[in-house]
Amino acid sequence: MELIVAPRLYSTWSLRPWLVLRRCGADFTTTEIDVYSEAGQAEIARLSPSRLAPLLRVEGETIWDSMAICVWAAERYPEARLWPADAHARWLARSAVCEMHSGFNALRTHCAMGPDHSMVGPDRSDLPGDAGVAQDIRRLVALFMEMRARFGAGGPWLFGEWSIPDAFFTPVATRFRHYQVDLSDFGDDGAAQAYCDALLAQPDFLEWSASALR
Ligand SMILES: N[C@@H](CCC(=O)N[C@@H](CS)C(=O)NCC(=O)O)C(=O)O
Repeated sequence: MELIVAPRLYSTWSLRPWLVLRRCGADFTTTEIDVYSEAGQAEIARLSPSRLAPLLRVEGETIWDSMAICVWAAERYPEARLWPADAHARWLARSAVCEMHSGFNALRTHCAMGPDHSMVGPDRSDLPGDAGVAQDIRRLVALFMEMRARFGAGGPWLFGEWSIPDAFFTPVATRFRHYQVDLSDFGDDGAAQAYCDALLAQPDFLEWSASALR
């Protein structure tokens, strides 16, 4: 099984399924293609029906799109419990993942994940003063606080135990750190920041960051 990813430094879409496959204990290799170079674009066009990464090559098929790969993994590895066990939590976890997949456009447009997503300190940037970005951050803080309060008792993750939403929101935590966002300015009572700290401390994420910088 091979996961083809875009450059690790920038590709939030690639990080998500990679984290999920690691959580499953799946046996897979990772191939990085520089989709921003001419040669990389030709290569990804040959491999991916959408001409985008990530994609998973498995059992003779190519699964394209980060969300489709995560859904496949949940189906293929039920023992990894990639969705919350509680039905209500599961409905909301899927809503949160879909919201991230299709929304938060201002944050995604104005605040890239890289290039320093494994670092803190002088390389960080100031948050762009865009109204849409502020609105997106307020919404994320509210979402994190609500889900942690309702479902977080069993662990540090959004729904207590680790689940697919945690993969989807890891790039958000890197953006908040990179752009030095003080979440208390956006309504956080501390729960959203604590959740982001947990995301940034995930050993798998630290491994991804280290490999991105090599
Ligand atoms: N909705 C897709 C988005 C994938 C995507 O935008 N991938 C970027 C890299 S992060 C890409 O391949 N860009 C190449 C290009 O635009 O030519 C997913 O979730 O997999």
